[in-house]
Amino acid sequence: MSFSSDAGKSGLDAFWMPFTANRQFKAEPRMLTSAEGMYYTNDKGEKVLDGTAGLWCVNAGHGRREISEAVARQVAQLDYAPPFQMGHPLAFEFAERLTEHTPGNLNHVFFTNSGSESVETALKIAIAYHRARGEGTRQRLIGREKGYHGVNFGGISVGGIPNNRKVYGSLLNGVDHLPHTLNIKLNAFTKGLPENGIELADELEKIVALHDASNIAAVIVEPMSGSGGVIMPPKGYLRRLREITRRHGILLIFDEVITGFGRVGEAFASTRWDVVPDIITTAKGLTNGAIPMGAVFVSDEIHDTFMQGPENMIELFHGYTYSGHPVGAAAGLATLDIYERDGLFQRTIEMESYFEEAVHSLKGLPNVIDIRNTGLVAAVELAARDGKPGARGYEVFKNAYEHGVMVRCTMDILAMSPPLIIEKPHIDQLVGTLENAIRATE
Ligand code: PXG
Repeated sequence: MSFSSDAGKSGLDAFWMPFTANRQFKAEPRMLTSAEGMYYTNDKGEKVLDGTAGLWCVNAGHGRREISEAVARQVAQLDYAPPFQMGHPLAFEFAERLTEHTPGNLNHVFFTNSGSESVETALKIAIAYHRARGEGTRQRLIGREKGYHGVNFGGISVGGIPNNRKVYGSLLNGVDHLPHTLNIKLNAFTKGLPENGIELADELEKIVALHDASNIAAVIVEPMSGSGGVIMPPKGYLRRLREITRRHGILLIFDEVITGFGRVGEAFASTRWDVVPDIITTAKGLTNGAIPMGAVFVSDEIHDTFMQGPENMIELFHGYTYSGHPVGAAAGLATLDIYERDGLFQRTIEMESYFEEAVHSLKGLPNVIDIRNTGLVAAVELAARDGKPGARGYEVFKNAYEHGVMVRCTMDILAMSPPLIIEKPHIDQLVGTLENAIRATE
């Protein structure tokens, strides 16, 4: 199949594409038609190295037969079962298996269908939890500048990406934002976590002083910001957030939709960086991207608070038609088998230093103002062209794609987050092609 550039006639008009410059794309479409291992194949038959694990989700690489076969078997055996007041075994099995990987006492799982739904679920649980304990005044939510927590109303309210918020009205009431932790002046070209910035966590104390802890339900942050530009937590920052939230009885939610399932090493960033929140939100790598699914991990203490009152009462009036979907659970179990058997979370750590050296070799190229990395994620930030933010980044992205490598561009930041099965020659191809693309772009 090939696509002409005339959108109206070529059948591209009906699909309103998400987070896409629709007219620009449809004039010059980039169509992926199959995938295997580290590579996509496009409609022209060209191979494209997947430098982004799809959209940060295909952590075990593409075309895993164990997953597609588990999905095919499950959809034939039990295509759907209602999750409200009914059950099916795989959702329970998947939840139990997942809790073998969760940090601390995060032993309970609420299933959703996406990262956005995981975030809404976490925020609602946080507010309802305080109310169940007789602290119903704790309703305020605190996010962070540049944070990305999906696209639903709660998520964009606590989120800190201006374009995702500005045309959507008044959003949720009672939300504050911590400052983001990107400081190129002080931390440019740091390998791993930056030295400077722990004190940014203390800003939380100011928000608490302003509103009083008795009015604050939760703080939600990505341990490492993904969409906002691959922004690392300064050393000690997450631990300090944990100390302050604990001191004030405020729940700490880690949004691990990107960092979950091995991206920064270990199953969760929480484990890698040794800070245990009260709630973790996930999606993406949960099923290797093969079936849409999300999961929220909740501590014993929060879960048990709800398990009171008459036993015939629904404890939490929340859930989705597809919560714990049998086909999603089958995909997730097969994915977890691969992660465990192939030791992929540890593999991230084994590959980290080679990847780090490769991406930092781009320092000194024209317009490169910062390079950030941890685990198997990295970003190269370019200076914006005068009056045209994002133009340079897009051109580099396009050039790399035309030379067989897919990276992700957010404005002038080029992000890489390859499948965790990546080998050294792939890293060389990824970084080498990006280097040529940066050199070729004025
Ligand atoms: N939280 C985080 C931390 C995310 O990265 C979501 C929530 C929402 O997940 P869903 O499944 O509802 O999309 C995400 C999603 C990018 C990009 O450009 C990243 C995401 C989505 C779209 C674009 O990096 N992450």
